[in-house]
Amino acid sequence: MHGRLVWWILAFGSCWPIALMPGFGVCRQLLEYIEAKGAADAQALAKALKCAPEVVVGAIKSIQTFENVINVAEVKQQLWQFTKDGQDALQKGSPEVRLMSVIPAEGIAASDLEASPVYKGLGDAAKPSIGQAMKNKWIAIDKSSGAVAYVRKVTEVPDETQKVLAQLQKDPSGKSTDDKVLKDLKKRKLVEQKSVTTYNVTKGSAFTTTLRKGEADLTADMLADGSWKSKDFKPFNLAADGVPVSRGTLHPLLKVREEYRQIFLEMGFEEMPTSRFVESSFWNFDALFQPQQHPARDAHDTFFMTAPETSASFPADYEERVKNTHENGGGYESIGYQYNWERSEAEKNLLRTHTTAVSARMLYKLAQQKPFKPVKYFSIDRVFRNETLDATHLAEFHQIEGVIADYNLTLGDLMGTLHNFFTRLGIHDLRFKPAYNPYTEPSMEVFSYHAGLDKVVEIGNSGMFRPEMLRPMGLPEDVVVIAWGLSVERPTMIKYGYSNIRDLIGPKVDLTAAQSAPLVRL
Ligand code: FB9
Repeated sequence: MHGRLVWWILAFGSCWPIALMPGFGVCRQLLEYIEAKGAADAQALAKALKCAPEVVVGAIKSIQTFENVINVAEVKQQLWQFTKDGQDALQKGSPEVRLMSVIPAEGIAASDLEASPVYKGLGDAAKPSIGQAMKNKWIAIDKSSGAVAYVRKVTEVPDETQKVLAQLQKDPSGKSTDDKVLKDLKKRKLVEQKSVTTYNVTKGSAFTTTLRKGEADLTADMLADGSWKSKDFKPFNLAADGVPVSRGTLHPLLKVREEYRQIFLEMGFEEMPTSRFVESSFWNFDALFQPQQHPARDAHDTFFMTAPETSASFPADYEERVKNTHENGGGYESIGYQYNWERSEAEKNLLRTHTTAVSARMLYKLAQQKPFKPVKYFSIDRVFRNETLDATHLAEFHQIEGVIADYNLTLGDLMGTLHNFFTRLGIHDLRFKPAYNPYTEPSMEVFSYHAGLDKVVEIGNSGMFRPEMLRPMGLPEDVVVIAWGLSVERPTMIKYGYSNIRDLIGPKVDLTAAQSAPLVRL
């Protein structure tokens, strides 16, 4: 063995690695066969090279790593293959002929026949073989003795079936076998048709019988010792994709958030500062004219802080007006909620339940700037609600909010703005449904038909902030503020086809999917 390897190395010099390539011998033989024949398919090659078809396919695959040495056309062929019984018939003779070997000239009782090892050896082909022998008029049934017996009608039984099977083995395409015969063999479960992928191999533009693996890299050593001059280099595949650069990527949620952000900025909105998850009940609820006994203000819906548990500072004059408005409408053509407003309630800190708390702060600040200047604000950030968790709800989500403050805005302006906003998201035929929010009147839920889901989806909520919210801030009476809100999670789940929010957020997020997820176009 050792001597031969040395011979190999000497024989193949620079391309010795090829010699070690699996089935190299087969590669060379295959190429010489093609050289001689010009073309061949894998079946013919396997027969010619006396090796298994898969070895030929392996060789074809490795030769294909050499550019343009061979052309390979994949051909799907319906080929006839032998079943187990078919194999047996080919090797040992057809079931009916083997059956005849145990039927003597004087005939045989059915029971004896069925007890014979040959009959048993025929397995499932046993019973049909009697039928076949009968059909071939080799035997006949004789019940004269009461018991079923088989009488032999012929001496010689030529094995046509085995001949046909041998023919089929030579040409598994079945082209040289009569269709009716093929159907009969199939019915007798001796053969079955299989779709086989075969390969037609022809000479390539760089056909050669001596494979020389081109150099993949031009190395410094080659340059230094000039050996590059005598080397073959594999052609550079300039179209090859580079190695994917592992890079950071935006989480789908942040991609959608960016999409919404761009739309607001294009519409001339200014982003509100939202980096304050911990808010006081005053700004989160009271400033929004949400009564202190409102169900959303209890721990079932809201995460109250234990530290810092309370906030002390609210603009005193404003607080007074908020108190009065809650208690009796504050003189703003409202009767308020007719209850005793507690400062202690307003002091309670919580995780904000909506970014509308930020809108309240911004509108209050705006109201302090005289004269009033119309504004368009937006916010996109996390809000927290102690809600029952389900496939589409976590205890936090990203709220998107748009706010427009201007003189004498109408509900029509709100609807128009919603059309303008959602159209930029590719969402058209909006439907509005009256709704209720403690801080807006009128309020509307917004719906739209979603082709992908083939259903009408609630895509947001909206309304006109109540005077009981705006007037205590000091905004002029004829200033109206329209606003709307939606989440980032819902459109992201719909866009990326997430049915469970936990696949989108949390420890189970499949980052690869996130990485490969394209920048959205909602
Ligand atoms: O996002 C929501 N739905 C939605 C949005 C876009 C979308 O895009 C698809 C590509 C087409 C699909 C769906 N919703 C709001 C509607 C529902 O999902 C709702 O069941 C869940 N809502 C959240 C609150 O759940 C308790 C979404 C969240 C929401 C609801 C209301 C507001 C904000 C977020 C608001 C408000 C508001 C109202 C008036 C004034 C100021 C703010």
